[in-house]
Amino acid sequence: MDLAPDAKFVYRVTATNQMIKPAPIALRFSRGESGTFCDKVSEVGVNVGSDKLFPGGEAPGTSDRNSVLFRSAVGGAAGLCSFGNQDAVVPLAVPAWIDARVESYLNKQGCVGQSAANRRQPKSYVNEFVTFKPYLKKAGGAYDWKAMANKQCDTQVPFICRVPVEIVCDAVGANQAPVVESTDVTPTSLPGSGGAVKIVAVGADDAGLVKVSVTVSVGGAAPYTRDLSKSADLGVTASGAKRSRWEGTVDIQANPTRTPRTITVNFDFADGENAVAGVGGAGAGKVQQAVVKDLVPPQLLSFTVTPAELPSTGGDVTATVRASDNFGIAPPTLVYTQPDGRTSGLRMPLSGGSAQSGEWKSSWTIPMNPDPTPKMYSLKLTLADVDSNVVAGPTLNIKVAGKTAGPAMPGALPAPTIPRRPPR
Ligand SMILES: [Ca+2]
Ligand SMILES: [Ca+2]
Repeated sequence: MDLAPDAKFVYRVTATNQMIKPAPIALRFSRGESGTFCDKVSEVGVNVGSDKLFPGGEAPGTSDRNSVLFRSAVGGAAGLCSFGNQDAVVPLAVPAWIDARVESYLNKQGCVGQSAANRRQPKSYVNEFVTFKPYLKKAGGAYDWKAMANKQCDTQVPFICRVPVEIVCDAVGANQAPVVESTDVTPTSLPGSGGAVKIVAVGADDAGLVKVSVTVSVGGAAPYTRDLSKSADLGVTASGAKRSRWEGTVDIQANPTRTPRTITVNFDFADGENAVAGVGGAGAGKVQQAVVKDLVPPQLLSFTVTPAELPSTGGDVTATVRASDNFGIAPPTLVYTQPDGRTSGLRMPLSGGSAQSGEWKSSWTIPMNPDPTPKMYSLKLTLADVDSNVVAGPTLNIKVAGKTAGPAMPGALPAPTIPRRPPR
């Protein structure tokens, strides 16, 4: 009875992780071996056990689940001596329990469970043995274990043979860079108040993508990076690369500026083997964000004019406004009404602080009052912010005293005395 000199079961796992089961190996029962039961051999069999040390400890036959019947009623009912002058070659297939173990092992630790980087070279290893005992069975029920002359068969415990189970992992070849299929950012426009932006990316890689991340730039702020989550495996491409879809959401805050801004989303597809495919520049995701409508009117802190009263000679006056606003104030306007009813507008320049919190000042000269009655000038203030929220300010008056008759000027010479005419 022969076994090939270095018989082994070889499971092969292809680069795309297809498992190819080993072919049966040949057990050859030679003609001479039927001599023991010449004319009476009814079966040639093997008992395959999951107990590696003592397979087939029980009698072979249909009642033993580990007994594998290779050939029944060899040669027919008569003239069975020497197998009818033929060697009996029977196939020894890998038993189902080994199949299940190898598959489970492969998925957890073997080729399939290995990182792609570990599979850039072919690899083989032995992880199980199939043990068995061959036998012949005599017509009428008696059987005889048969020893095999093979280095894989035990000489200390006769009849037990061990055939190694080898796993060969094909090399998956040089690393290929990830391939970007699509990137999508929605919506492409946001209100000034901000909102959620959904990001979807689809790509492929020979060993599968391990990470897809985005770098988000909002206005002039420092960019930040977020990892997307894999949402689906999408099978393989024609060239065998594994496709996958990745998704995530970023929350865009309210636009704090007074100008619309663009949010830019760049993508990085990584394969875990230091190859990264990036999407940026013209291909980057873009979201336009509008400005926030300003609903808060400016706040007037003070409005003064000094001096508020002038002598009849007139003089310089200064109007001062202090105010604040959440976004900024347009230069305050004054409506200046002169005593004769003529009006003119005046836009006050910023003299200190900022448009958000500042001081605006204007100065001008009021002419002398040639009349004996006082003259009144008025200033009406209007404040508006950059979004045209308007606040009407108070009206302030400037009084110019009337010109007094006679020697009103201090230090002036006394008026000349007019001599009385003597009464008639
Ligand atoms: Ca790759
Ligand atoms: Ca405002």
